[in-house]
Amino acid sequence: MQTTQSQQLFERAKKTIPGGVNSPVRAFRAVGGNPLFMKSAKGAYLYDEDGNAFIELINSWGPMVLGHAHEVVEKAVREAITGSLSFGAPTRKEIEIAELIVSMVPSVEKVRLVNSGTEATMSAIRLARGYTGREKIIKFEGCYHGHGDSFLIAAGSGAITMGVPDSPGVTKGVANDTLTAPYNDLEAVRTLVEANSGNIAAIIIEPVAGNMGLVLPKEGFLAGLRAICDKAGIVLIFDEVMTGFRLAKGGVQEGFGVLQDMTTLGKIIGGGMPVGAYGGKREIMDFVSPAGPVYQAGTLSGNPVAVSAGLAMLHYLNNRPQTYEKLESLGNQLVNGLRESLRDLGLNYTINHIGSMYSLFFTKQEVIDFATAKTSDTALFGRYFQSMLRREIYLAPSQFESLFLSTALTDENVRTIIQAHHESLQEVLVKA
Ligand code: KE4
Repeated sequence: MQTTQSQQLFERAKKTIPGGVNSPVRAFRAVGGNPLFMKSAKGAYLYDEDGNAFIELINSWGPMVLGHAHEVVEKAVREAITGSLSFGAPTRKEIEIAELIVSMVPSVEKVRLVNSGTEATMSAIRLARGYTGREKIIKFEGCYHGHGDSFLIAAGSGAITMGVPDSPGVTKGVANDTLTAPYNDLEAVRTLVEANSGNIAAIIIEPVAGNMGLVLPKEGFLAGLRAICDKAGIVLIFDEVMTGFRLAKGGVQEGFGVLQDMTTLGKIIGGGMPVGAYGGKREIMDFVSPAGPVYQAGTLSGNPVAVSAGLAMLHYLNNRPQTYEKLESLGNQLVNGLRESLRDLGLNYTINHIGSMYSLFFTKQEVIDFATAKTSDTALFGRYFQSMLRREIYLAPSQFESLFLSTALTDENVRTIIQAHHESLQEVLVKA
């Protein structure tokens, strides 16, 4: 596979951009080799600067759930840009998307738009602290809630990939206010709550975790957190930046039957444009400025072009619930094929899967939290990643990321991925 253009662009990029990328996990540090520079995308395919075409399972880390360059979203953006790109004043469309989110997400009565998932989670934590008058938060090891200081403690995603789950630059003061527990460990949460009685503002969790690779909540785990929060007056925040509008119209809460106090959203909500949001109970959200004392602001929050893309995406998903059946079916078809291939080769690596998200862990252990995810052989993952890339299948360049399917995948694409997977396993394992 020819990658000359990408190699030249990467050398050039490193001269003016730290690490040559605008987000660390894109740099291929965890899998070796140089990142590929993408030129365009359509449907299930990415096209790089050297003219290679890849069937891809990142979908911009979640947003492109309908595949790339979907006509409904692109049309909305084309129409929006003719009326100026930004006003910095309230617009009708911001009301429309807020009403749509409230109608789609059961736990959200009011919502504030921001420009990224990080802004959403940072704001949600500040609001929970302002609303409760308490200072500490609990997060879970391996969960990633964006790069806000409070969250870069035992953080997942690129932080694990780059080996800095506790980043330099986060002060001791901030770190002391962030308590961590292992995912799926209710007893550890109870111990933290008892030891910090009356001083925990919020528990924030990825209700289905995608940033240590995909890890699912055990039976009763989310309900247990709900009970702990109810008893201790703690705000329960589901960070659905990744899962929101992907696993179900109403997010994880719809499927697991646990209602959180606040929800953070991103990715799909912008249809590929920069939009984040945090929302929840009216009594909490009315603490946000200018309705209340908790300050949060943003020049481009509610941007008319980004909101137009998000509105088109959410209306499409809201009006076509069969989209989720298709995502579910594609996910089952692909993962069943991957598992069958592992069995045929006598390999018992772990695959965690839900709906249109999955992760193949190069470990034989059940992966239920950060510690078990880290038993994976990341070097082997890197060889598998490169082998799949040579077969023109583009995966997330880290063991500690979930993969995402889009409705643009065809049955033929799924068969091609399974075949490439089988050949790659043979290449990196059976012959090793
Ligand atoms: P952004 O600030 O990247 O829009 O969202 C942060 C965020 C918050 N919460 C969850 C559950 C998330 O998954 C994310 C961002 N996800 C990563 C992918 N694991 C973004 C990819 C990247 O960092 O380049």
